[in-house]
Amino acid sequence: HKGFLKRKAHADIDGKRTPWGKRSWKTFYAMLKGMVLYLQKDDYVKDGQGSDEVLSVHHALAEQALQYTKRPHVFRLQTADWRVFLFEAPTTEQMNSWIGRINLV
Ligand code: I3P
Repeated sequence: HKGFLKRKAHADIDGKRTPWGKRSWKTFYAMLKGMVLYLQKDDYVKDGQGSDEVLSVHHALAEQALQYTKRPHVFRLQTADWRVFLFEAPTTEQMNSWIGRINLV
């Protein structure tokens, strides 16, 4: 399962609010393999720089972010260590597809 996603950090480990300056939206190319979500910065492809991120979705919960109304088709991911991210998918269909896949593992 793969595709472009925009991500915003909402809470860090143990649910602590992600501080100012670290809450902006960033675009990644995302790949879900087993219980691991690989996030590659989209500029990686262009300049060979940039850092990948890896998120375990084991015991994570994904759901549509109904309280977040600034953007459409955004889902909320809560990880087992109580981090919270918002992900904006390109379409509602893709959002639902990511939610389904993440909750399946
Ligand atoms: C954040 C950035 C986000 C914004 C967030 C800001 O600033 O402007 O786009 O979220 O607001 O804190 P920074 O880049 O300095 O982290 P929204 O796009 O959802 O408004 P927030 O603190 O209310 O989450």
